[in-house]
Amino acid sequence: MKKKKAIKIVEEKLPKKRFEHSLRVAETAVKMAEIFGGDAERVEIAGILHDYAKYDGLSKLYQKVTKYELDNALLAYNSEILHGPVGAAIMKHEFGVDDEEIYLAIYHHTTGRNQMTLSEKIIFVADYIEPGRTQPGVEEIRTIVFEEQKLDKAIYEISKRTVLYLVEQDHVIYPLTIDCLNYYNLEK
Ligand code: DGI
Ligand code: FE
Ligand code: FE
Ligand code: FE
Repeated sequence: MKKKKAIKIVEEKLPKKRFEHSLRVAETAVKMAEIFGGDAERVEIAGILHDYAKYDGLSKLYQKVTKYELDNALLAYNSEILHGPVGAAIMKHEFGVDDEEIYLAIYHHTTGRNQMTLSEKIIFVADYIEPGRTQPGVEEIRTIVFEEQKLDKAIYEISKRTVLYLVEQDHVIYPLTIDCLNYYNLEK
């Protein structure tokens, strides 16, 4: 898919704020690709598309999990966990985005996972640090990315903060979220 088409479908689908977040994730991802040697064109498209399914209702998300034969375990989770995998599948099956890197980057953008590809890493991190994000500690992560230029360290720090937050809120933690935390723990 070309950039122009990606922007068009996301602009038509998402509320303005979420559309603008998507564009900022794409811009941040391009900057990161320049630093870390990633594929700028691919991560730009993945960034624009990553939250496409964010506001789909749960029953629609469940239908797509079944229709596109995604992991049935997803059916026990909410839209926070589902919008990545379902968004990836929609791009592949409904828009003909035939690119494994983009698929994986959209699929895992919320949870991360162990052994991410470079594009997955970039989208996972860019989603957390795009300039519109204001969560406590985000500036520390930006420093790790743009000054220290340590991508895996940034992933671990994001994972750790996310898991601490989820536990604090009594939210269920998806297994890949824990895999990500453990895999990118630099002490191991
Ligand atoms: O879609 P965005 O808001 O841009 O960001 P996101 O897709 O990275 O995360 C969406 C939400 O999902 C965020 O509030 C954190 C939450 N989340 C991440 N990992 C898990 C999770 N929620 C649950 N319940 N379990 C997880 O493992
Ligand atoms: Fe998301
Ligand atoms: Fe994220
Ligand atoms: Fe996002």
